[in-house]
Amino acid sequence: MEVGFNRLMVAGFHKEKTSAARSFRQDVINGLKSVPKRLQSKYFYDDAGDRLFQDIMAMPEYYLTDAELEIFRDKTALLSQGICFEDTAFDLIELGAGDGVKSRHLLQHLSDTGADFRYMPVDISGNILDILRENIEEAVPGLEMMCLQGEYFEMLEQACAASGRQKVVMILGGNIGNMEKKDSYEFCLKIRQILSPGDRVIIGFDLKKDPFIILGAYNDPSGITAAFNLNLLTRINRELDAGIDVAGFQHYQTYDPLSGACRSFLVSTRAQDIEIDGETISFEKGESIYMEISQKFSRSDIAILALKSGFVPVSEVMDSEQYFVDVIWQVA
Ligand code: AVJ
Repeated sequence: MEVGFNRLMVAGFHKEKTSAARSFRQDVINGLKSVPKRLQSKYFYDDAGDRLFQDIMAMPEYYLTDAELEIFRDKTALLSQGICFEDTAFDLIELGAGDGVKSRHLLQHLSDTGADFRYMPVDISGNILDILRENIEEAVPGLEMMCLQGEYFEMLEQACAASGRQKVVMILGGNIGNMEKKDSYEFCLKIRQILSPGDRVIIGFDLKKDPFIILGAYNDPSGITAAFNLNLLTRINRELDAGIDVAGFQHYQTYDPLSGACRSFLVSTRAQDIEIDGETISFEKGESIYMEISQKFSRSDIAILALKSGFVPVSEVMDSEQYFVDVIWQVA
């Protein structure tokens, strides 16, 4: 079952390229026709979106990346202890791997301590996977890896089919926060069902904290987060031949400490109609498009999530500010 390792990228596999374009069109039109209007944040990551997200991670206000990098850089041994199965070979599958800057430290440590493992990064962006492959090949020469481009579950199933070993599924960066709470429960449940008893997960959660710190991370005065959101309208214009006046929308961010939901919106600054592929969508002045959730969790929210989705907590590692936690759970 070694097929595909260290070969070219397994790109969304043999699906025709147009099928991704068709789902994009359908999702955009359905989202903008629903009440309230919404778009899916997984579509943020075209080439310009990848670059803007890199800019976000470099902003002083965006503490998430620094906090989790500290965990991966300074507490690598703790993470590694949590996932090593006494000398058993395993596969490390990372969902939403991005540029691999954080994971690199763990991969290096595992490799240095002689763990028998392979790395299977999954990302929606083929562009970022090229960057990741370069970063990882340089940092951990000789590591067996298989890059999978596509959606989490489709690629997780492919990864599991190609694995036949014990598995560790890693979801970092607070990517799980991009789901509504009920969806993150279903997500964990589904992962647990795909995995086998004894397999593990490492999940990064952004913790509830001072609401001003959270809001500030998504409401930067430099306007990078606004540009990141607005870029999806530009993408729709380009890929769906739409004529949206991007300047007619404004970014608006909220954080609700009660629910832990941090949400972004694009608000229409005037009444306007937009044309997308033969469909007309009307906006009232002040009407919004709901763009993204970045859910924040308390430690007890996380414990309940593990319990409800059939995992047993193994360990947890936090940064020094206690802004962020990476938990390790095992399939019960
Ligand atoms: C990539 C989902 C972790 O929600 O914090 C950053 C995306 N959006 N700023 C997050 C994002 C706006 C980010 N995640």
